[in-house]
Amino acid sequence: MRIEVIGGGALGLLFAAGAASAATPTVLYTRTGEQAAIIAREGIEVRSPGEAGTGRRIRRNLHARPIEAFGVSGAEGRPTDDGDRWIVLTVKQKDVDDVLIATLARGIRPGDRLLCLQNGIGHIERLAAALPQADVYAAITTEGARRLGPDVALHAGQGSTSFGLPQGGESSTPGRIGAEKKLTDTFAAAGLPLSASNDIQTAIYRKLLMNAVINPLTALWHVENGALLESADRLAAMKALFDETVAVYASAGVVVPPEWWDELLGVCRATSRNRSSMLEDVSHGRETEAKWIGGGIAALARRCGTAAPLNEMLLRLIEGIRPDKR
Ligand code: KPL
Repeated sequence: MRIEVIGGGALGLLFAAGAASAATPTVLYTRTGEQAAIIAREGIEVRSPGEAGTGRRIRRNLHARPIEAFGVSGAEGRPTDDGDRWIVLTVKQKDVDDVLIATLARGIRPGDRLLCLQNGIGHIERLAAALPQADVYAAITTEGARRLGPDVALHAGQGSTSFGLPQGGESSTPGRIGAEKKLTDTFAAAGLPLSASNDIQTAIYRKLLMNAVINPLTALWHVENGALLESADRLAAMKALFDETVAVYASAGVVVPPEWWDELLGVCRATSRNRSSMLEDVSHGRETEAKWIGGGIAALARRCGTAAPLNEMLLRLIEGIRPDKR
């Protein structure tokens, strides 16, 4: 088996270093040739958190190439004996664009398996349609990572990742179970637990609901996740957004267990000192994932003949504070 990771952000560095540490042939594709050259020379350093730099630092050597080289076999690109190839797509949802999909389509081989680590909804369907010869897996991860440099990632929070085919296990391709096991064994050896799921859709909708409530409110109010629990007004706004999203899910046939509200509050408590990814994006003037989170819920509502006015409004407010808004 070989693993090819696409994306040189925090998760890309973490997963590529993890695969390489398990002695699996690994290639990392990055957006820029400069980053690929640094990693090809220096490897990737993964740091664990510790007081004033006392955390562990581990450097891993692996092949790194710019994304245009994806699918072009180099010396390290030869298939291994069993020919299995997992492509781990770690770029943000907003970067799963036509150019990236065309690059993937050029390099993909029949039987390849693509593991997609994006937030939001809509991208899996686009990828599956463009890459019919591959199995396209959705993945939900709670690993916390921050990029500290082109070749350095901080593994800030130990989490886990579940993955599965959106249509469940039915559309089995030959060797699917064995390939999934090799993938989970590889990453388990690297301290990145993965588990295969036959109901990844539920995990996707659960995560989407958490992100739809926490991310835009923390980004608009400029607060850490825990601060959402600090006043009755903030809790009321969360509940209204939660209820609207649950109603959209119901019209799409997605059943939300009542405990998801308590789980949402639990996520705020467990990540109370975190700045949500949307707050980070807004603070750095970057494009956010709002289009695929609140926008994804609004689009789902339209497809089901209903509306999601709160999600729509928050999407407009978030997009309105983007300094680079075109
Ligand atoms: O996933 C997250 C994000 O920030 O995108 C949460 C769960 C809200 C943690 O910050």
